Amino acid sequence: MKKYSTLGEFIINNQKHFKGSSGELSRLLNAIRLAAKVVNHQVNRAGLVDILGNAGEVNIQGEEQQKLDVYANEIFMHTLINREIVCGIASEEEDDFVAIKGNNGKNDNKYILLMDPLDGSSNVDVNVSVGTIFSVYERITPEGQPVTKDDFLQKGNKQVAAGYVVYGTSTMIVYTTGNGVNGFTLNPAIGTFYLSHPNMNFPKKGNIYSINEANYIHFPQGVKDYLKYIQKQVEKGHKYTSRYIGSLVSDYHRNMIKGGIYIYPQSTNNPKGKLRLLYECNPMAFLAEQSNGMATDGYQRIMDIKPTELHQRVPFFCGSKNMMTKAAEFMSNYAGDAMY
Ligand code: P6P
Repeated sequence: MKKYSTLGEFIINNQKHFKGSSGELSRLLNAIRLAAKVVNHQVNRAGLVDILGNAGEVNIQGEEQQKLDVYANEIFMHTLINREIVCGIASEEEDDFVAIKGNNGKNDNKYILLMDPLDGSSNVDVNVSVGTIFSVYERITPEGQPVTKDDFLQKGNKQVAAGYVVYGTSTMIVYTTGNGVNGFTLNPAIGTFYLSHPNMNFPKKGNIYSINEANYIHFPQGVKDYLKYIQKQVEKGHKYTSRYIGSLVSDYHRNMIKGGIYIYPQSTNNPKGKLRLLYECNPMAFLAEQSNGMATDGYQRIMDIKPTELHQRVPFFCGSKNMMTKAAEFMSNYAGDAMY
């Protein structure tokens, strides 16, 4: 793979993977690249331009919206809509999906996008990394007609592309179109993303576990047993580390590079888990499986779950195969709990 490719060159070079591609997906990925740079600029200035704190509104999740949530959502929406690249968008920050009409009143684009425009935004005012997560499908309803909910409620195994932007110590775009996972780092001096992490893969053996252990008493027994197993392994001299940032993209990114598992299980206080299937779990699951990792709800592949509503939540286990396999062993002892 050419060293020092820019993201733009990489997108064009990889277009050949899509037989008869009309370049629409390339234009979509380029639009995401542009929006990511605009949001990055604002995220990096968050402490300076008084856009911290809550926007005062509450989104459909019942969570207070941070102003940057609203800003990031608007940037990605406008960038995509103004370029007539997709026929529909669903967002964590929008109660319902948005059908997009082209200038001719119709919309012949074939892709839809689902996103969490700024995941982990409650970390913004404590200067902790946050991220944008996106997922792309081909529409299943006839081109030219307005999209319907069916276009958005597709299983994750139908994704065409998925990725995230991590606004961290450096800003990166990590994405897949089904041919492996590649990471690009922004050179802020010239506003260009460079291929810095080609062919990203989870290490075979992981030993980092990411879970909010404050919820231990609320966890399913299988998760409690897995955590007890780790403690026993440490007693025997095996090395494990607990790392939990409270920002999915950041925890996932570190675990993919160093090896590890992220768990947000169902619990007595979150009976369906906390993370959203369509625009958090499915895209991260696509990335995980494309980088020799795994992603389940504790029992089944995330990408095999048939969605029933836009903002539905599912339990989320994601990471290195060795750790995921062990966690699944403990979860299977209580398969009856599977009906969350
Ligand atoms: P908790 C952020 O709100 C988020 O959706 C993920 O990015 C993060 O991993 C998780 O929730 C943190 O949730 O309940 O541990 O604060």
